[in-house]
Amino acid sequence: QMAHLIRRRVPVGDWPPEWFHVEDNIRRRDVLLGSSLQPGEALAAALARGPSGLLAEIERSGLRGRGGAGFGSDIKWRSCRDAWGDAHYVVCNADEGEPGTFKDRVLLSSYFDLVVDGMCIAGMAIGANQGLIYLRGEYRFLLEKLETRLEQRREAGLLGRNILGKGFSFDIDIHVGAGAYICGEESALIESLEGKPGKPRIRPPFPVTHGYLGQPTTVNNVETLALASLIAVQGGEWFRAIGTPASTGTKLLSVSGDVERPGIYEYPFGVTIAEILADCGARDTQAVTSAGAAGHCLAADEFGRHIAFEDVATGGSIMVFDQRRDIFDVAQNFAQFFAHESCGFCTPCRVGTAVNVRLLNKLANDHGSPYDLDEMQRMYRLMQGASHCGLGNTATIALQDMLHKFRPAFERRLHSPEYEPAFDLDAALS
Ligand code: L3W
Ligand code: SF4
Repeated sequence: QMAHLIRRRVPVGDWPPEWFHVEDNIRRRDVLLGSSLQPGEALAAALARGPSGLLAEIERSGLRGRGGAGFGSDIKWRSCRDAWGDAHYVVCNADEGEPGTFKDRVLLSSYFDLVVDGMCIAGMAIGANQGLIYLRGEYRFLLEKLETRLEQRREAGLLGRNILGKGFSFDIDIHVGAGAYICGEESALIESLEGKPGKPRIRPPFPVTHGYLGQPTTVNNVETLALASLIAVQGGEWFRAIGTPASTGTKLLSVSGDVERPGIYEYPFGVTIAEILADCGARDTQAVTSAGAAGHCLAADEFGRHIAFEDVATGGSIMVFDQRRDIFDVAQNFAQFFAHESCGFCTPCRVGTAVNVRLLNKLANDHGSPYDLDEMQRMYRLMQGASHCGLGNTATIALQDMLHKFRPAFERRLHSPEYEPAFDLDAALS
């Protein structure tokens, strides 16, 4: 199956080429990156199927959310459609902030009509007339082009009132974020859309019943919406035939780090890490992080594992570290990132991320002891159990993996390797 992968450069029209340097190495299977659908084609197909017919195709396809969690799109859309409210909303989560992730930027810049069609389709399915794109603050440079494209679609009858003369009205506004990673978490994103600080809400209730302005809202990743467009045209069976039974279709991966050919790659789910490494020209690879800074860190003996929700789940970020890298430096960098991005709302994450940075700095400054390594372990357990949202729950997963799988990188910084805990904090916590 992998033999069908073709290296291809996606046409970028009149966009400044310096924005697209990563696209030199796009690989595709003829699914999303190979799509030749015309603007509005998917929307017309969806309107012809009608809301029930479309939802049946989405269910048949097995489409799962591409933002990382893999929740069933048909369940999300059906729950939203069935929820009571004065108005329903479709939100496109374009707050692509995970370190090493840039695949949604390419979809927005080169496949925007697929994304907009996907939003309109979702609107039709759930009974919404308004869509909102939450655009990552760092992607503000795309705003003018995206607004222009939306306006062109309105003039062409592909957005706004009575789309394609079929009696369905749907319009889209773009909201630009202000650079906070936490706003990728859907409830913080909705708070931000409402003009408030991006603090995550308690879930449940989920946005499908209590979302934007307290109304039923479906929040979907950019890639999920683009894929919904393809399914509207080609049907659920076609999509389900790609990938694995539990993870259907393809996944876009942003591949970066110590590789000859960084870029956006599209693979059927089920591809192994080793295949990806071979394609992107990685050599002497020591470690791979599978979901930016928030996912697992895999060592060489795990490169036979598969990208799939049932094995290595990813929102789309694959960072590669070769033997020249000091994994301790990577751990320190990730810890600093999370301490900076923690929104500060809850104590386990606000304090835990800061403690991890201090412990790693201590080790880096040659003042560390084995107690500090144990302390990071405890922070992991505490933050996983007690954090208010996904950021705190995932902030130490990679650090834990590194501590276990690359122990020497930490131990060689220990100031006093002989260490006897005077007080068994593990027992006290359990
Ligand atoms: C209706 C239920 N809906 C769950 C929905 C929920 C959400 C989706 C996944 O993110 C990873 C983590 C973060 N009825 C539902 C339901 N839903 N139960 O399904 O929900 P969940 O709770 O499994 O995951 P999560 O906490 O939303 C988990 C990362 O995602 N993350 C995502 C960022 C994404 C972007 C992006 O797409 N641009 O930035 C942020 O936290 O790190 O690994 O929609 O409502 N019973
Ligand atoms: Fe904020 Fe972190 Fe708590 Fe999430 S876990 S609410 S990001 S402090």
